[in-house]
Amino acid sequence: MNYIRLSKEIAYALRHAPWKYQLDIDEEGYVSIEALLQALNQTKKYDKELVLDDLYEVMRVMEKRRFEIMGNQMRALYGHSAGMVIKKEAGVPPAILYHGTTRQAASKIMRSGLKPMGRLFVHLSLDVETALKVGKRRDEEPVLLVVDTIHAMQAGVIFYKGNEHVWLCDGVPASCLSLLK
Ligand code: HQG
Repeated sequence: MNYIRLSKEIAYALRHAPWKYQLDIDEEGYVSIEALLQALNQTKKYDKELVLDDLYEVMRVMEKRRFEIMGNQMRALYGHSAGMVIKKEAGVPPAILYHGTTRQAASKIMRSGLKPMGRLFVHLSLDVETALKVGKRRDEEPVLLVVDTIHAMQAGVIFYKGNEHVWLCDGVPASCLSLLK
């Protein structure tokens, strides 16, 4: 079973296009596991019939905690597209978070602040190592930005926890950002 491929398809369905899978997504981002399995099985892309254990196996083998199962529902914890309607509970992040980005984007961000771009939220990393991995997806020599979350909260930014390594927010003003030395 190709769990990476399955993980990518679940991420696509839960983060970006639940309607393409006839999934009703609730305001916390949950869909019915039964409906999800049915939709995935209908694609006939997988060499066997997918069952609940396959969803748990995806979560077990993936390095990142992208999804959450609660009762008979499953959701993506972060990564949603702009335009999705997902409510998150506000939380208090550590005083410092990080954001890994490309050299090209970094200079724009230092002028105009962090924006969600194509996603519903800006994604921030708990530690330098995570931010480095995020940045390396698009630039072999990424730039790491330091986010002063206390200053940001004073400026009205609301933070939401994605998972143990990922925090979310609507945006970060440039005045709350600095380059990691
Ligand atoms: C940049 C992955 C110009 C921003 C990762 C980023 C993460 C700006 C890009 C998660 C900007 C958006 C999200 C501005 C932000 N001007 N560029 N004002 N503000 N940007 O992919 O944070 O593997 O939407 O720096 O690990 O890279 O999918 O966001 O480079 O956790 O689970 O615009 O996706 O997780 O890119 O990544 P993205 P991201 P998964």
